[in-house]
Amino acid sequence: MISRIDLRGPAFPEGGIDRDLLPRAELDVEAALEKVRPICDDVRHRGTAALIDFAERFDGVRLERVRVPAEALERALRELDPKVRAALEESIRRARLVHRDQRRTDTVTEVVPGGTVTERWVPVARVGLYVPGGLAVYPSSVVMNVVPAQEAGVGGIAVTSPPQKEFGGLPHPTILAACALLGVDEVYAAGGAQAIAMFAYGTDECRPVNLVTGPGNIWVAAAKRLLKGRIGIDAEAGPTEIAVLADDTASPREVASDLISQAEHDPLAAAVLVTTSEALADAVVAELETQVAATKHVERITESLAGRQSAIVLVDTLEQGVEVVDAYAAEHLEIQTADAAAVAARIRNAGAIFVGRYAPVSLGDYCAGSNHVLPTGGCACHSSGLSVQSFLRGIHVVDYSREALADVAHHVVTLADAEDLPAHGAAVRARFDREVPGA
Ligand code: HSO
Ligand code: ZN
Repeated sequence: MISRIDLRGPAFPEGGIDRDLLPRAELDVEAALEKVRPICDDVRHRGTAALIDFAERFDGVRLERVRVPAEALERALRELDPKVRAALEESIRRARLVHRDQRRTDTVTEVVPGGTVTERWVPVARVGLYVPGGLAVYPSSVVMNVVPAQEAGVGGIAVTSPPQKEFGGLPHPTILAACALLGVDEVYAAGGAQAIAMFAYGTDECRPVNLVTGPGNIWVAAAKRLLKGRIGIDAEAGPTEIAVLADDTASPREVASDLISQAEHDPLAAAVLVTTSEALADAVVAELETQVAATKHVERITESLAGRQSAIVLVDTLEQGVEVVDAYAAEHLEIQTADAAAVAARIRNAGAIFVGRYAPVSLGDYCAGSNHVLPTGGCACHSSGLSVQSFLRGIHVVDYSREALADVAHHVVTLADAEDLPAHGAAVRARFDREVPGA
């Protein structure tokens, strides 16, 4: 059911691993661009009327309005299962602890006496948070988007999630309840590319936002790519990925259950085991066979594990294993080895690292306190997951006295001349009656 890649012995690529060594799901965002362009244009020109038409076409439900009324949010919270409420509250509490610690304080650097550069951290004014609602509904993603935005001090937070036919065109009630729990009262029933266009262009119901974050399907990713620039985006999220680096001390049962847990998201989800132990690989395969049959979403999981994006990779040493997982740069990486913390400390590329058997990815999905909106598709080699930082901008505030400028003026003039931009130098000279000192 899951393919094997044997990199033992001479098969191990010495001198650097090609990032394509481990295949990933093909996601042709470029091709999707042409499909989402007319959708975004329509929302731009017709606003709410276009959103209502798209909801009818794609979600099979005719809406009267796109903005979710306050009563619907209140009702969803009132009717929320108390156990789910308690779990969401704990998830929020832990996420707040971690994200609160990410807040930044301004730094003031005295470059020279009388010359300072302050880095002032300013939250984005208004953000649009996308919460998917396709194969599964994700109230946990409401938490993971809203908490860092709130801790960053963002003033305007709007959430959107696809309308659900069975709930009369509202987003899923648990999503609405999560918004209400977090104190978010601006919620829309819009999904796909049209939701991103609503955020980017604005409608009579929704003012345009500055930044859009949150995972979504290929249409959401394509709309983000199309509208980037007009709006800021976090990342174009692709199908979820789990990589596990394990040796012969790992439990086959636990490793298999973790691979299955993320395969459960999507037929295109990737589950990768990198191991030094052939015995573990065999035992994990046996476990997968029995465990998958007993899960609810058998088809999705089977497709994910059998897909070319999933594999078991055999290596001779843990050092090689570290090289492989670093080249892959997984969204989630579990370390299931002896002295897992020491191995984890050597990893350079991963969206999030889960250390040892008591830190499964599912914990991070809901209740670790960490964020679960993470870079996919190898983007972990250059990007981080969602955090308070995602919602801040660092503005340099430059403050120099006359003396401090006079002191460095000749260097500015010299560099301006070297770039053949004499007007730059002149702008500094204009501050002084006499020639620039030292020039
Ligand atoms: N593993 C997903 C997040 C999630 N899992 C939400 C369950 N619910 C991407 O990190
Ligand atoms: Zn998950």
